[in-house]
Amino acid sequence: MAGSSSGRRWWRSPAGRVFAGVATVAATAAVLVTAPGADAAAGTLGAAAAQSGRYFGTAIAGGRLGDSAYTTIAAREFNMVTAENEMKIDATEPNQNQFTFSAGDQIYNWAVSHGSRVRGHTLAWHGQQPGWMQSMNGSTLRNAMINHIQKVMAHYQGKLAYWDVVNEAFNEDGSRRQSNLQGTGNDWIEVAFRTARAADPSVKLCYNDYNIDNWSYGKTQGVYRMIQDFKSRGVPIDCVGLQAHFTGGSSVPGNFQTTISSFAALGVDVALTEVDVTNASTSQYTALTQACMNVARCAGITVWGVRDSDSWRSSESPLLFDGGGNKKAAYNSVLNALNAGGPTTTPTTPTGPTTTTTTPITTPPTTTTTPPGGGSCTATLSAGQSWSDRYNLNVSVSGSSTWTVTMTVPSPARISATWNINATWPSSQVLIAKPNGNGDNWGVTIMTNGNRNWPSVSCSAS
Ligand code: 9MR
Repeated sequence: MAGSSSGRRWWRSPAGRVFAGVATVAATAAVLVTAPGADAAAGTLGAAAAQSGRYFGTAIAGGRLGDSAYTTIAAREFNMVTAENEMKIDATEPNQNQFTFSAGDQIYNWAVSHGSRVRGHTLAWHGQQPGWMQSMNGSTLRNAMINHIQKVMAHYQGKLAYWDVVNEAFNEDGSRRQSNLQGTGNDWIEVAFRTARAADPSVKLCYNDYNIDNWSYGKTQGVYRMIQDFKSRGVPIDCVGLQAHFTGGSSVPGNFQTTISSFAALGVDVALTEVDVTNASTSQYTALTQACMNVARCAGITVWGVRDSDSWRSSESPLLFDGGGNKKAAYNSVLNALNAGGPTTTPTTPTGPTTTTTTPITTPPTTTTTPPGGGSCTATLSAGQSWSDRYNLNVSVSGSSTWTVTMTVPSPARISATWNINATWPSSQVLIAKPNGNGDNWGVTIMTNGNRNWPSVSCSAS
């Protein structure tokens, strides 16, 4: 066990203890690490991608969640979900400053209940703006954009792995696309990202676009220069999404991996966010998957729909399952490429606790005072599901019903999602959780980034 620091002790070993703050903290069970063996070929896309710490996702359409053939495939194969339309501006703010999250929440809830993480899509875009926003300009629009980002991100605070903060803001030649948002001033994109970071420091912030796959293309270079500029000036940006729609006449360029590695070299994660390929060419699906696998910071791949019949371009049959839900040849191409791994991936070596610990022993800090009203609370942790790159912790709070739990994960781990709490974020490593009116059992997903040591937790009551 590590020593105390500032009155706070950290989980460092199976026998370690956590105690901090003003009330009792109990921790039971440790994170069970299940790293697949190097030779084990996984049988689903999500599991195959997870072997190298990546994810494999799909767009989900809320209207199809009642179709059991659809949900069966989606739940089995994918571990990242993007709402195809339900978190867009017209869906979440149909009237100015009136927010509706029912459709987005339905997809979020479906995803997390099936062990999937969620990508938010999208906060600032010239497309799918509600009518009231389409007719706005100038400072009124700028303020409306900021308000939209703040309110939507507050709703999903602590729940999402990524947000596409800005979508499709460039022309094919690498200049900025003219739009009402661009008309508010060239700094609108960085304002969107700064607003987003302040609204939820727990989520990775992405720029997302199409036709930025070919390294020598003007649009690719324009986006690259923007991210390079943001990085040099400290504008917060964590990731770039290459939509990778290889449909409608485009195909995987020969320099695709160069594009991915060049973006990654700027210090951002790269993801393929909306993949589809005309007639699901096996060679192109193999090539794009291998390109991602070959770049350490290519975090994952999302296909833009489950079955061909679910695709926005269904006439091109561009997905991995046919309309009857059968795996296509391209499915096997992708699965094999994921299972083959890439030269830059390294096997996960579990470093964290692998056994069970029980009762906390430590005495409360001598500075502890009983809060007014005399309440106290106990937060009990138990291990949830574990993957090669992340794990879930379940938290159960007893005692006072007006608890506040503070959880600190050891850097570079970060909390990437929570459920069933009101969360605030002093930083991406620190979570302050309060009841959301729906009971005292809640949870977190923690991205290890190589560190599987336990978080520290404290519970205080008022
Ligand atoms: O797949 C989406 C389709 O259902 C919508 O009608 C369309 C409207 O803009 O948006 C589609 O998704 C787009 C995504 O949000 C951004 N990149 C391009 C995608 C395909 O058009």
